[in-house]
Amino acid sequence: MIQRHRLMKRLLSLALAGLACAMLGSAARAEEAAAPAATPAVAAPADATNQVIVKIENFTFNPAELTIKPGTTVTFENADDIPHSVVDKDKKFKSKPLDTGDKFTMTFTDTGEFSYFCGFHPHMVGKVIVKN
Ligand SMILES: [Cu+2]
Repeated sequence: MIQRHRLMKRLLSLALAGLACAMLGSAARAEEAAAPAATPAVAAPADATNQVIVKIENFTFNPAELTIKPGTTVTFENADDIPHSVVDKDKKFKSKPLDTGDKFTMTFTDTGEFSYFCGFHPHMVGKVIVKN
């Protein structure tokens, strides 16, 4: 009876030691996983200066008129629950149909005025003015 009790105690302490190891191990893994995520978060604001978002919502481009410097990247994002698209009047660029949440990215390198509309709803219009 005594020996059996001792065996139980030993098994229990082994189990506890194993549990402690597992907990330490997962804590270390969590720290490892968190570390790489910190790097892009720091780098993001540097790029943000020449990035502009045009939101497509309620059948309008917002902002409808946008003035930017050459080299600026404009991201058109559809926030409506029906498809829209972005088509340049002079056929310089054209997006595929954008479903809800889809994005179309265009970098404007040349100066000038770029009038665009939605391929599905041509009354939806916008303009990007690129100048130094
Ligand atoms: Cu549309």
